[in-house]
Amino acid sequence: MGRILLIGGIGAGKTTLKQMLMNEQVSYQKTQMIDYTHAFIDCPGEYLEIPRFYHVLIDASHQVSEIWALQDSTKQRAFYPPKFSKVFRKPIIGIITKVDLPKADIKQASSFLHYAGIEEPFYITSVMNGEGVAPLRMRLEELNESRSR
Ligand SMILES: Nc1nc2c(ncn2[C@@H]2O[C@H](COP(=O)(O)OP(=O)(O)OP(=O)(O)O)[C@@H](O)[C@H]2O)c(=O)[nH]1
Ligand SMILES: [Mg+2]
Repeated sequence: MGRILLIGGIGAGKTTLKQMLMNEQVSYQKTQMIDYTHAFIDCPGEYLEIPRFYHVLIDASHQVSEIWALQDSTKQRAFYPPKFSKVFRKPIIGIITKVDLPKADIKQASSFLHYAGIEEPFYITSVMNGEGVAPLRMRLEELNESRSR
């Protein structure tokens, strides 16, 4: 199954990234509940920020082939508990978002992803100027190809 689970705190940029990769119109809409499409499972950031919801993320991970963990580069805190990546039995990649903003701190965002047990390379992205989106698009296409085979 070539689906991807998007995880990250509230406002990390999960839905926006998904809209861009699916060539949908990019428009802000808070994710209120788990959202399934053929390529992605998109969750509200609350599922990461509130530990009693972790099980929803873990259950959803059983339905995907990989997990994309987003970290907002403008946030001074991460919501990932230490070694969170280890609770998943699927490959997990780290994506640093909003690097177009002046407040962006890529080093700190990287350290939050390391803390979560996620290994480099991290994808450094901005949906505003499109930076770093092409490699993710390629990754998505490769997963789609493996799904249709
Ligand atoms: N400047 C900038 N803003 C971004 C970027 N990515 C997302 N945003 C903005 O961040 C806000 C939140 O983005 P969402 O994609 O809704 O975040 P989310 O992770 O889906 O949030 P929840 O659904 O609440 O969990 C929106 O206003 C986006 O326009 C980026 O790369 N650069
Ligand atoms: Mg969302």
